[in-house]
Amino acid sequence: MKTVRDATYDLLRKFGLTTIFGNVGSTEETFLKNFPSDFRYVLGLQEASVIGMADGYAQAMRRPAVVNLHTGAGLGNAMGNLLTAFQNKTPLIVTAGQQTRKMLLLEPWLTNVEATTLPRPWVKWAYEPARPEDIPAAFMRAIATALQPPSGPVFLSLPLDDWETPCEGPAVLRSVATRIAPDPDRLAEFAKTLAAASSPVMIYGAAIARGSGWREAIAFAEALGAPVWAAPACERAPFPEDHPLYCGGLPFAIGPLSERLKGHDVALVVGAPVFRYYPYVPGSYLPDGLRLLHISEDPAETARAPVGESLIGDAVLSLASLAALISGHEPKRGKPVQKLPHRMAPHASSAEARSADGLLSAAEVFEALNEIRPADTVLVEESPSNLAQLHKAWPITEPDTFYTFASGGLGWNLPASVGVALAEKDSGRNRPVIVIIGDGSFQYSVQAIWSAAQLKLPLLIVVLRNGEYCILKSFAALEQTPGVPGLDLPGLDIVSLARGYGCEAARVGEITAIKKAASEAWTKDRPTVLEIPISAEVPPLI
Ligand SMILES: Cc1ncc(C[n+]2csc(CCOP(=O)(O)OP(=O)(O)O)c2C)c(N)n1
Ligand SMILES: [Mg+2]
Repeated sequence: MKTVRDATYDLLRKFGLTTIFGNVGSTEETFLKNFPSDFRYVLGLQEASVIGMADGYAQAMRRPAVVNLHTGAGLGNAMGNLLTAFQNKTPLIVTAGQQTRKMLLLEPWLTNVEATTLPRPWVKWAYEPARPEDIPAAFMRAIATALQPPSGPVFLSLPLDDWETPCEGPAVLRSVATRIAPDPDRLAEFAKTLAAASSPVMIYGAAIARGSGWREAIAFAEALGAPVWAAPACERAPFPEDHPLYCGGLPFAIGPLSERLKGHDVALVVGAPVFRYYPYVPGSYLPDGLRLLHISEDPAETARAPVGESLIGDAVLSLASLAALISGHEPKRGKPVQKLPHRMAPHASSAEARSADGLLSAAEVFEALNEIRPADTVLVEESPSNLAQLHKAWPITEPDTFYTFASGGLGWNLPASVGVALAEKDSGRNRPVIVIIGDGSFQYSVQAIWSAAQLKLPLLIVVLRNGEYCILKSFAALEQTPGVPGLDLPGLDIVSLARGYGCEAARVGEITAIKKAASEAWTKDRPTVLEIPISAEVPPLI
């Protein structure tokens, strides 16, 4: 007699979802009992790390990942990175055990009291099956929901006493479409407007990278002869940064962003929000005379844009159709554009010179790392105060070699880099992976490095030790809020932490040693953490 558990594992197996990222408790052991030998369980020591690893893995494998958490307590720990997964649009099947149905009414220890409310609003769907027999079909609906555009995480709460229930037959396998074609009439209007523009400009977003659309993005920009910006705070690189049409990343503040678009008459935003801002710097959303066209697969994104004319549709399909619609069009010999060297923050200044305290600047570290890295190295980044320097020193020239979070919620990139490194291994691509992270950011999901050690991943983890939350000092200057406590990080020994979790680790403060240690890291069978003391100078935020 087949059980609900058998039918569920069969379903997951048929979808190739045989890796489960989890942290286990009493309410999950009934699901994990006699764990099938063709499945792999990736243990994360805290749930923020579990979700982050699954997210990185799902993105890099381009398929959903399955997560198993411990009821409400585990889900609670995971929430920050669940928020990020939702904004990243990563399809995750997040599950959590639930107390036994036999006692749910009286709320015993670890009951997930409002299980389907807790993960909201950061899941597309949350469900606790009404009957045990519904679990396999609920997984099928979860997979379909997670994959359909806009893709994202879903949640299933699974009572611990459901798994031995006889199933009503094998789960019904279904497939769903993952791309939505744009309305052809409106797209034709967009094409007409763009072709007639005297100075069009492209603003490309992460959906292009998620849809493997560099080729289409390049072809359309070239056909139009339009300069290309990356959308502000873009979590994936949508365009090769060494392309002659590439201008850099737009600033993530209203006034400065609008400034950058001056002189153009039509802007096309593809696969990004309009716009992702961070500090409030007032101004008009767009410069005078600029008409904004917006294409996104996400109706929430098009609905909340404060300006523009929108079209719901897949980024890459839309670009390919637009290119066909303007074929024969003479490309504009666009006026030269002022280039910004990076995708995220609009400054790239003070770390360039030798610092007053004699320590290396972040820019010097990035230049050294860029010099020794293979071209296809995958960069994962959570290094808030020196993003500008990083993107200047390290142009992304190959697809799928840059990941960061769409949310700004710290604690995502370290576990995500572990998931990305695991995907490099599983996919056989075996590209080197590096995560560059601030000494503050390193702490939020630090236990992910233990999973990387257990998985024997040759991940290079570079921790920039400036002893502070530097960007918050920049923010305090911008917002004129002197005297904020809690911005310094004395007494952290990152090398000891790393060794404690089973990683190779060293403190290196000099360029030659950094280059040597970094090159060696990718040849090892475990992660290497390099703690690099850097200057504590505070750059301006804008
Ligand atoms: C989960 C979460 N908690 C707190 C913050 C606020 N925050 C933003 S940047 C930052 C400091 C980051 O410090 P560090 O990683 O050392 O980078 P640095 O600014 O020094 O380059 C903090 C605490 C956040 N964004 N997310
Ligand atoms: Mg710091």
